[in-house]
Amino acid sequence: MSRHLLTHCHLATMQGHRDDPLGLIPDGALIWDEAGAAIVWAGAQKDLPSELRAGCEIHDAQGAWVTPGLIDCHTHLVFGGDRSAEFRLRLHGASYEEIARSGGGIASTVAATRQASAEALLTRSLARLDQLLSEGVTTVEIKSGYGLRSADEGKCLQVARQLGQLRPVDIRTTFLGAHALPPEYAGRADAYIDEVLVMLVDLHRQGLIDAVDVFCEKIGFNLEQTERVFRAAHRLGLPVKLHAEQLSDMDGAALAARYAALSCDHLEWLSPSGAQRLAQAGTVAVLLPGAFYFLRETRLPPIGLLRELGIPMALASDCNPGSSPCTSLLIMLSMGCTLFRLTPEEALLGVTRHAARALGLADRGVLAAGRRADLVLWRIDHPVELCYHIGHRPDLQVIQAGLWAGGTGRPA
Ligand code: DI6
Ligand code: FE
Repeated sequence: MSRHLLTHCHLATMQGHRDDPLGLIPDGALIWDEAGAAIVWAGAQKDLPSELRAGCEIHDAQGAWVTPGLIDCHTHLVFGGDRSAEFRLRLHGASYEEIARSGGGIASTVAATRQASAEALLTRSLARLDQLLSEGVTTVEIKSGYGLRSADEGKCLQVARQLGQLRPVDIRTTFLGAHALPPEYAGRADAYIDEVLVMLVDLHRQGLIDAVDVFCEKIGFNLEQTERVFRAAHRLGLPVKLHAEQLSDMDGAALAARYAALSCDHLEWLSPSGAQRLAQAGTVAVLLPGAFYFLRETRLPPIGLLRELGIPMALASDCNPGSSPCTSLLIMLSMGCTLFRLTPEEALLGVTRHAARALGLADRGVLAAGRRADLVLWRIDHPVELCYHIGHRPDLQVIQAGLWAGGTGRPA
């Protein structure tokens, strides 16, 4: 049967208003169409039109809370090696920037990634992806940026695409060729950007790129170099994103806003004027508390200002070997609240509705008729519990693109 009806559930539609940001519907019901992979109806069970019920396969959710499938909108999931040795150095006092400048950091992951076969990368990345999926994630963005030359950037993006074929998840790929300067281009950043532009056109032609990102930072690329990449992306009709103001204020947010960026990510050093520009451009602020925690940063992103300006805030894992070796979006909910003082409602919108927007995906992130049937049934008493626990995953069932995609505990 193609139509499914969930009864005896509570809905967090993520389409609320000021007094009810999550758009909660207790005693709800939801119909989705398997063949169309779309939600047909969502609302209070008492309002369910009887003609819609006819012909549905019925699933009693036994009081579960239903949310949209979670979206991790910023990861660097595909990489070789690990950086535990660097972690030790940092605990002995070396800073992330010092390590990067002395040839470690991202460059060491680049060496390991170049060396790894596609098969080895796939195996390691699949293990990380499975951790994310076990927590109800149904869409994951994956950036390149550890290959830094055409064959290896392509290898990583292809692995990312393969992950999406092997598991019930929608993978969105972002080209981050301008992540760091590869050793063969030492002292020649502008020449490397020339190379990035060639890779961009080539990998786009291979259908491997959904969006384009740059690490705009003193240890990354400057504004001019960033703009060259953005211009090329726009020529190809690709949306842009930016690693902006993570370690210093480079005024990257203003540049990103000029290019109608989908998102600016990190933002610990975002200035008031940069925030204004993001608000005007409708750019999403992606907050990455895992990196803030792991690098033991002390400067918080200007959450109060983002809130005041009505800038949508997303939350993501930033899963990467150097600054956020974490594969749990639920822990990001906890860190978003405890470290960044987000409200639980803001945090939950940050991994659903606003994360979808950070990827330019208008078809998901909320429970509403016509949206993708990416759903999670949680065995919890209230959605706030998802932010409250630390390292506890409640029992859950996942429906991805209209199909049951596994879970733990009692199936509905
Ligand atoms: N900012 C980050 O936090 C990651 N990349 C970036 O541009 C860190 C990447 C790494 O250290 O491997
Ligand atoms: Fe990142």
